[in-house]
Amino acid sequence: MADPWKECMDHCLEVTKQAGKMIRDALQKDIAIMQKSSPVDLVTETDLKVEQLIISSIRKKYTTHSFIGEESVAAGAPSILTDNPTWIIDPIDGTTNFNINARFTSTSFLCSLNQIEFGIVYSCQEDKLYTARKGNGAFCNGEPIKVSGQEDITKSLVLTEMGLKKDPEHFKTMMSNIETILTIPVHGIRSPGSAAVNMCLVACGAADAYYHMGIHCWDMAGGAVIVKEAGGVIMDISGGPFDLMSRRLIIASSRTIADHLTQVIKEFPVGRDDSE
Ligand code: LIP
Repeated sequence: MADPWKECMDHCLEVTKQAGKMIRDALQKDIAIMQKSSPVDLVTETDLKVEQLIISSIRKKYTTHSFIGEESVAAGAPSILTDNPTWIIDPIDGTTNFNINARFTSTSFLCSLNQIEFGIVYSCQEDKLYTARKGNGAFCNGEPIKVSGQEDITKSLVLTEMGLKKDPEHFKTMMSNIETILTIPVHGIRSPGSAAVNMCLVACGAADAYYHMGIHCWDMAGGAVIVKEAGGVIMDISGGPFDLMSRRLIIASSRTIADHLTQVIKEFPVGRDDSE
C-alpha cells in the first residue's frame, strides 16, 4: 500500500532545504537579535521569516492541517495537539548558536496524527539532513544511522542544556544533577546548544544520552521519531512514557543507560506546553 505520508514528507524536505538556504544566507549578514522571555531566550528576524516560509508553503498544499510553531506560539497562538494532522515547527533551534554562527543550528519538523509520523532535522551549517519515517528507520543525508547501543553508563557521553529559566531552586537542582552524573562517573557532559541536534547526535551514535527539563514540543518533535527509528530509547524524565507536551525527556542509546539516568536525576517543575 502506498504510504499516505510520503508526499507530505517529500514536500517538507523541499521546504527544509529552502529554510536551510535562508538561514545560511542570513549568516552572511548582520543579525538583529531580539529578546523574548529572558536574555537566554532569543529570536531573530530569520526565525520569524523561516517559520513564515514553512507555514505558508505547507498551508498552501495542505489547507486543513494545523500548526504549532515556536514563533507563532510566542506571538500568542495556542500550543494544543488535536487529532488533526499537525506540523510542529522550530524554524531555528539553537538561536543563540545562530547568533554567533556556531556549528549547531537546525530547522526541525514533525508531522503528527495522534502518533508521530515523521521527523526532519536539518543541521544546516554542517549540511546534515536527518530524517525518519515511522517504521522505516532513520537516516542522515540518506545513509542509515543508529544509536551507539552503549549499555555501560561509565563509558557514556551525556548531553544536556542549561535551559531558559534561572529560578534559584531550579538552578541548584540542575547543577546538582550535573554533578551527580559527572561523578557516576561518565566520560563527560556536553551542551551543543540545539535540542534537535542533541537528539540527532544520540541517534547517530556520537553521544549516548541526552536529558532536558524545560524545553518545548518544537525542540523535541523532529528528533523524537529520529531517535526511536535509530533504535534509541525515549522516555519521560520520571521513567514513564515520553509525552511530547511535557517539556521534559531522557533519550539514550540503551534502556540500561536511560533507567540509570531516571534514577539519579532530580526533577523540578517546568509546566506543560498545552497548559500555558
Ligand atoms: C533552544 C534549544 C536549546 C535549549 C533552549 C531552547 P531555540 O531552542 O535548542 O538547546 O537549551 O532551552 O529551547 O529557542 O533556540 O529554538
